Amino acid sequence: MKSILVTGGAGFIGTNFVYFMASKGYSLRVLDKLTYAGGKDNLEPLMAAGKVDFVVGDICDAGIVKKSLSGIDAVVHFAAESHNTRSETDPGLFYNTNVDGTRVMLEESFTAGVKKFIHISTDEVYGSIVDGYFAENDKKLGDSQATSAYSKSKSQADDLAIEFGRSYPVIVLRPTNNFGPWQYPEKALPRWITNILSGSKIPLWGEGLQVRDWLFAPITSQCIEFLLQKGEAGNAYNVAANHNPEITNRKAAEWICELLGVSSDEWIEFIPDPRPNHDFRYALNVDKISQLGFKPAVDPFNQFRDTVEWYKSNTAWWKKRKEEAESIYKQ
Ligand code: NAD
Ligand code: TDX
Repeated sequence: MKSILVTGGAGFIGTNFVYFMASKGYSLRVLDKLTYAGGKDNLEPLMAAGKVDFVVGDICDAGIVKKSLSGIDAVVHFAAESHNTRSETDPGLFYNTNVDGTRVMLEESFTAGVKKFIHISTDEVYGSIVDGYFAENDKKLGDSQATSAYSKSKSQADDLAIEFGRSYPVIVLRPTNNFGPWQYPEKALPRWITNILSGSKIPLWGEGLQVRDWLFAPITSQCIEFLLQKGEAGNAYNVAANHNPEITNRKAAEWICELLGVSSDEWIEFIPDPRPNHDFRYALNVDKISQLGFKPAVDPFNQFRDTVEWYKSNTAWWKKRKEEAESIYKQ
């Protein structure tokens, strides 16, 4: 399992994963369409060192996918349209990339004889849960538990991957909200950090009482490598940090203020919730992956600190993305 094709490797989690796997000596090829969310600049140092082969292309294009699969042992499939807010205005793009693109990736991978395929799904396929935790078998066939075009399209893609997993070596991973370096500043944590760094307040939606289970992206990378080695084909696995106490959006915003040395009373502003059917709480049962031997290092405040430090040290990276990211909230 040495030669890996990473779809969406120029996006947020993909970039973290490519750096992690390059440090372990894997042979890596990235297939990425370079949408607004993809940055070839992320991977420039690895490409210059000859550690990554980069193919610009669309996962919906069977011809380019077929070529990209030449000499590949395993596929890690991140490529997707990933933002709930954008899916409110352009749902068709989400179904096209996330469902049809996943179908093309699965079909071409097994025609090419790939030995393992890790499909990156999401906690959002289960929907929101007030109390308790969703286990892997709680996902029903179809997209009725999901609430946005993003999560519905990811739910349909997850079903396809599970279906292929009855005949081929597919593993489905359902991670909770990731955060860390290289996250596009449309998403909550990088938006809030870069707002403060540019003199704007944190816009907290509603009362900020929603709960997200923040998982540090470098930990997700470790988890995927673990599954490439030890994951059982045909299975879905949850991965989460399971914070105790849980972290409300308000707490996350207060931590960011604290880490940036500003007063949360002055720098957080509560605004009417703009998101239709805003999921209140995501929470996953991780017994299955724990029993297999994967236990994430959970240290959220320090992982938030590392993330804040990364944005402070990489101003040029986020400044060129900030205006486009903010434009989606002005419509
Ligand atoms: P991202 O939006 O940062 O990156 C997506 C990448 O996919 C970009 O590089 C983009 O250019 C590429 N891409 C988009 N459409 C493509 C296409 N048609 N062909 C080829 N490449 C294409 O996303 P992310 O946050 O890194 O998420 C990666 C995966 O993890 C997604 O499948 C997402 O659903 C899942 N996920 C994300 C989170 C999270 O909190 N970010 C949590 C759970 C699961
Ligand atoms: O400015 C904001 N203010 C705010 O209160 C933004 C951008 C968000 N929020 C809230 C909404 C959510 O409760 O913060 C929470 C996190 O929002 P997002 O970053 O948009 O993420 P979310 O919708 O939870 O989805 C994320 O996790 C699951 C990823 O974007 C998905 O790709 C992943 O599947």
